[in-house]
Parts: sequence; structure tokens; C-alpha cells
Amino acid sequence: MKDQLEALRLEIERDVKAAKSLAELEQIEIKYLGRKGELTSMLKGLANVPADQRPELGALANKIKQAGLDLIAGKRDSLASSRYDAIAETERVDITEPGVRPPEGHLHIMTQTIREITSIFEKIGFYRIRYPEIDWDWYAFEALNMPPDHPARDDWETFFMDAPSTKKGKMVMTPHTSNGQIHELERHKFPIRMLNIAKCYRRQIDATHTPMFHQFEGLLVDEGVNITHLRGILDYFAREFFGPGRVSRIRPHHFRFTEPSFEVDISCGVCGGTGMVEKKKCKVCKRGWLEIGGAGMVHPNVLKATGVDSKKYTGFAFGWGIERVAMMKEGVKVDDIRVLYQNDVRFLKQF
Ligand code: FA5
Repeated sequence: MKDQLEALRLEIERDVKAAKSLAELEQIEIKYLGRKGELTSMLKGLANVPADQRPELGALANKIKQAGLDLIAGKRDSLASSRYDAIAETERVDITEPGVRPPEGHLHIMTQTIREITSIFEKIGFYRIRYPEIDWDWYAFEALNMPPDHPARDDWETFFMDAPSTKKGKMVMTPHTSNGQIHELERHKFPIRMLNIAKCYRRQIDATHTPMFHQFEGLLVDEGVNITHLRGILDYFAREFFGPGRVSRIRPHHFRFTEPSFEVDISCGVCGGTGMVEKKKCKVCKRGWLEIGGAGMVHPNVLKATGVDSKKYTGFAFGWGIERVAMMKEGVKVDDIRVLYQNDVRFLKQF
């Protein structure tokens, strides 16, 4: 048995030395020193050895076991440290190398446009205010002089909310920002110089319409306000937003909540409002002017509905689509409004 033990010691030494990985080393430990390992079963076999040889063989077996354990522990350390050396080598970080800049985003063209419009109007005393984008029928239609059976109400292609009706009617996803006029007038705080910028919703989708879009609504109400003030503001906006030399014009139109009502055009930046470029029709506008939205003098019925004295106060309102206004800016070439909301970074990063 002594020879067997000595042979086992040599085997353990040889295998441990040859081990190339921690996993292999663990298998060796189990094979020789584990609960069912070869040395353990030899120790169990001591019971069959003559009693006088047992102490000596027992001591030898334990010595071999301890030597094996020490050998394995030493080998484990050296394998672990060489593993770390390999990691350190392959995953080395050169902190002196120049860094890689992470991609940097910027504000969406709509946010940029909203900020620009806000600052243009703030310069002349308008204040930005926000009213609900889900509102009662009263604010979106009724108080705006649009009674329920009026055919104009069909034109708005409105999304109605599935909620019970109240004294103020049904709830709607606002189809325009003109609901802000009613909220603001109901406050009875004069003079009013409101700029309401919000999302609007209509059942429309094609190259010039999206189901969600933005409008900005101006409302100025005070004593003695007339159309010349409106004209001045429209020209001011044309110059500030589109560039010096651009002017506005108004054409008769019809809205239920303004009287008189107008369609507002801006002179085309490409042909300078003449409609001709090098003796040919201007490709951008065809007639010298680009349509941007509606405007008009606040209808006396709207003032009455909100309890405002229409003999004392007069005012004007205008409401334009921000997507369309942004698309009309020089240098912005977008022929399908839907691309604004497709989140294609290749498109968005141009602005
Ligand atoms: C109105 O919404 C009126 N409330 C404007 C107004 C305000 C008139 C105050 C008078 C006084 P209209 O439906 O024409 O009017 O819309 C105004 C602008 O919103 C349009 O010229 C267009 O630029 C934009 N617009 C309307 N529908 C859409 C849509 N589906 N997608 C993108 N823009 C739209």
C-alpha cells in the first residue's frame, strides 16, 4: 500500500503541473482528493491493513493529501494570475488615445420653429399661453359662433372623445387653436395679446396634411383695435420670420368667428412677389404669393359669448399651421409634410 500511495503522489504532482485551466484543475482535485476520489478511497481501505501498519500508512496518506491540496492551491493562484495577465493584455485601454464623440442630437425643426415664432411675437408684447388640447365643444366650436348644425362644423373633421356630454358639450381633440381665444376672452383681462401654440388634430392625411399638426393663434383685443393693426403685425411677422423685403397681403375669406375674415398670403421669396422668374412663371408660387393661414377681426358674437362688451373692445385673431410655415421658409425644401414626423434622422439632421 505504501508503494501505491507513493505512486499516487507522483500522479497527483504530474497532473497538477500539467493542468492548463482552472476547470481542469478542479477536475483533478475531484479525481484524487474528492469525497469519492482515489486517495479518499485508499484512506478508507486502511481498515483492511494490519493494525500495526495503520498509523504509519495513515500519516503518509494524510501527508500526501495535504501536499496535494497545497500543490493545487499554488497552481490555482498561478493559473488565475496568468488569466488576469491575458485579460490585461487583450483588454488594455490606452487612455491617451483620442476619444470617440457620441452622436449629438438637436431640437426638432418643429421645436425650433415654435421657439422662433414665440420670440418674434414676444418682442412686440405677445405672451405665450397654453390651453387644453382636449377641450369642450363650447371652446372649440360653440362659443366661436359655430352652432351644432352649422355645416362648417363638418369641415373640421374632428376627433370626438368617447366621454359623456356636459353643459359645455362633448369633449374633442382640438381641431384648431382658436379654442384659446374663448379661454383667454373669458378671463376678461385686457389688453389681450395672446399667443397660443398647441397641437391640433383632424382626420386628414396626405402630402399637405397630417392628423396631428401645430397651429399658432394670435389674439389681440383692446379698445380701438382695427384692421390696420392686424396688417402691421402680419407684415412684421413676414419680415422677421421669412426675411427682410417679404410682405403680407390679405384676401377676403370666411370664418365663423371673425368678421371680416381674411386669407393671409406672404410674398414669395423666389420671385419677390412678381410671380415671374426670368420671364417664366415662378415654380414655387406661380403667382407671387404663398398662402399661410387665416385671420380676421374678432366677431361680435364671440365677444358676446364670452361676456365681453363688444362696443368697448375690438380685436383681431390669426391662426396658422406651423408645419406649413416652416416648410415655406427659404432653404427648407420639403414637398411632403409627413416626413416631419417619420423620425428619419437623415432628414431631421438637415435642420
Ligand atoms: C383655422 O384653423 C382657423 N382656426 C384659423 C383662424 C384663426 C382664422 C383665427 C381666423 C382667425 P384653417 O382650417 O384654414 O383655419 O387652418 C389654418 C392652417 O392650419 C392652415 O392654413 C394650415 O396651414 C394648417 N392646417 C390645417 N389642417 C392641417 C393638417 N391636417 N395638417 C397640417 N396643417 C394643417
